[in-house]
Amino acid sequence: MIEKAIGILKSAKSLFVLTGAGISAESGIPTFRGADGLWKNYSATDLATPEAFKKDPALVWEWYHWRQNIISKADPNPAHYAVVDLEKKLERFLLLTQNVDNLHQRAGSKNVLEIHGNIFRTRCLICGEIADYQKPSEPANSTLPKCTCGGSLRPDVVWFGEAIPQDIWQNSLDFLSRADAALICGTSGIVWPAAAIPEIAKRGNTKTIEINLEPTAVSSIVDVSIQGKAGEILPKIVAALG
Ligand code: BV8
Ligand code: ZN
Repeated sequence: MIEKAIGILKSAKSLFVLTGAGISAESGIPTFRGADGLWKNYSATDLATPEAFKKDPALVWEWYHWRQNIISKADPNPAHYAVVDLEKKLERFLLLTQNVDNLHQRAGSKNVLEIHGNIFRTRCLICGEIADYQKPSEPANSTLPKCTCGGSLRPDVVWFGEAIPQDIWQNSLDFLSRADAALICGTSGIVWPAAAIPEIAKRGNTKTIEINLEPTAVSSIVDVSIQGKAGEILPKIVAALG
């Protein structure tokens, strides 16, 4: 299987990469739906929704502070670095990540489209200002982060029921419609509209490669489905591309 993937990538001039929580798993970041999944003790509807934030902003911020903490202690893993190498090797390259953990950027990826936002940015509910998250001096869970305008700040991520950034989606579809290959790495293919990417790629004449620990909803439609750890498989593929 890996040889087939290498063959596709060797002849590709343009590559679309979609990543999910699985590419950060080997950095120690819990995935959403795995055994140690983030949703295990909280369900997505409890926390990653505008209603949850309206109802109990302190609880939602507590969850995000907890995740920021885990992520800031984590480092990019070989899978993130392999994606950086792919960006350097391919003439035309686009990385669309569902992850909000900033690890692709920390690994050195230049052009990262974040379909679900970024956990280290905040957005003001009043003036809409987007800013890098400033850890409050006093203990985080006592006060809620406030904007300079006095408005409440929320994490600059896309919650369930919220529209994804239209420009990012449009750019992704435009690139995908002309891509020779698409690499789908570390996503369960459950969350929409990102989950539609493999199907859209298939309908075009884009060759699709999946790397995942286990079979997923998209394994039956991709051209090559490789089972294994992204941190092991991706560096092997990149090394074979020379
Ligand atoms: C929208 C940001 C409309 C926040 C996230 C019923 C049917 C279909 C759709 C829906 C439905 N009901 C509701 C919907 C829509 C909903 C949706 O898709 N729900 C799902 C649950 C069914 N989608 C939305 O609401 C989206 N918005 O539709 O808006 C709209 C339109 C116009 C105007 C107004 C509204 C918004 C969705 C965005 C939600 N935000 N995150 C935060 O992070 O706090 S989603 C969240 O899940 C993360 O971003 C995460 O990235 C994403 C997807 O999960 P994965 O990345 O795939 O992670 P997961 O744990 O699931 O899988 C990990 C995989 O890695 C596994 O397969 C595992 O095997 C693999 N793996 C593990 N280790 C490794 C590995 N692979 C390789 N190597 C390893 N080492
Ligand atoms: Zn403001």
